[in-house]
Amino acid sequence: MRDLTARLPTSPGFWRSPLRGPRFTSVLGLVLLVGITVLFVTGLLSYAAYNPGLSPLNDKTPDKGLLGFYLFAWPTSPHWLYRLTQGVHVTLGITLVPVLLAKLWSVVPKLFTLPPVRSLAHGLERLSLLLLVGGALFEFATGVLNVQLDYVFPGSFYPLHFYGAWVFFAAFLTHAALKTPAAVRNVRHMRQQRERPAAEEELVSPRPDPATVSRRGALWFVGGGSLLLFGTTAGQSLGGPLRRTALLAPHGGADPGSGPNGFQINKTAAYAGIDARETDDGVWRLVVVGRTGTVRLSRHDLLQLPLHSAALPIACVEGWSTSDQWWRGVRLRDLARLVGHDGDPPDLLVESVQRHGAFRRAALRANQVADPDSLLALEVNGEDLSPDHGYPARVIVPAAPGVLNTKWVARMTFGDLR
Ligand SMILES: Nc1nc2c(c(=O)[nH]1)N[C@H]1C(S)=C(S)[C@@H](COP(=O)(O)O)O[C@H]1N2
Ligand SMILES: [Mo]
Repeated sequence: MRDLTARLPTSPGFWRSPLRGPRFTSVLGLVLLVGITVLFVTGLLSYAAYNPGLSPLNDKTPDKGLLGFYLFAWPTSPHWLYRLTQGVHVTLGITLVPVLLAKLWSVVPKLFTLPPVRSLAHGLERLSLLLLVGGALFEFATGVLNVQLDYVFPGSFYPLHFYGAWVFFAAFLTHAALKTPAAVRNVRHMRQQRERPAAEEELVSPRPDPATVSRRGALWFVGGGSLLLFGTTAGQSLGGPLRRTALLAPHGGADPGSGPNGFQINKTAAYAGIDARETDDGVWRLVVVGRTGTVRLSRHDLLQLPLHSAALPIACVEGWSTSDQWWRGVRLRDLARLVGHDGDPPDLLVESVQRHGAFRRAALRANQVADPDSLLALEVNGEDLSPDHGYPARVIVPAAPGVLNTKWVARMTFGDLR
């Protein structure tokens, strides 16, 4: 009988790894405590950066209710702000995958302990663990899938990842509040052999197999895995020669080629269904609508207006970003003035020639329109925009997520959107 129960995962004796123990779990737990908090905060920032409060067009989770309590007007400086916050979000998320998996592995015996529920309090704790483990796997999986599969992932990514994050983080906070004191104690006393309450030793196998690697070695192994992922991801948001080290970065896709337009292309003109006949100089007109009416401008007309240059990156929600590119074009606030907005400019709705796709329209907030570096760009790095980067004209706004930098612009409507 004893032999039989030892063969079931509900028996502590079933779990033989000598690595499991409070210290191993505590080190990983403390790394996740810090890392996941940063993920949560940068994730919330990413959502705020989309301007969801401004227009339903920008909002992928219109039913968020109270969860939008913290939203604020995303600033336009420093101009690399979203590059930093979203680069950290995606790179850190990928880097933490081995830590998360090792942490879950280290506590797996606890999932099987009997009886499953000892008391009401114990029942609630187990329920929160279910949300914690399920939530962690769900958030990491949806995040990685979105980054890797890009638009293959259905449009439901945003609500799934956003609501999932709140459920998960609530469980995470509960868990952290309960466990952090013990985890800190375990790590502090790492080298001192102290008497420890039995409850904290319950992770230790009662009949361990002989060790093939030390706990420290196992931690190095996990850290090495994280380092490898970091090294093959970070390049996508660092740029320069490091871009080639970003083996894990998505989009083998469109080759941007070399030359002034030779930087990452998110979606090509062909993919977005842009008909070259519509963007031809003889046909294309920019329609600008505002307080005093409507103005139509050819690309030639736009080139006669005062032109300004700004060095700005493109930074995508997927974590990749470009280094600063030199954009040249007409200031958004000058276009507002053309249609009667003389003082502080209002909000702006930008629409593309593109007919289908979630990102063919975007709303910009008044503070973004007002920034002297916010442009309707006609050129990049001294050359006309290429068709894939948005010819004849595209929006570029400092510190904004790439999705707000609408390409192949057809229409701009100035006015209060709230
Ligand atoms: N019309 C239109 N504009 C668009 C998009 C789009 O799909 N359609 N994608 C946006 C996204 S998500 C990003 S990250 C940037 C990428 O710009 P790039 O392809 O020039 O690098 O364009 C933005 N502008
Ligand atoms: Mo993007």
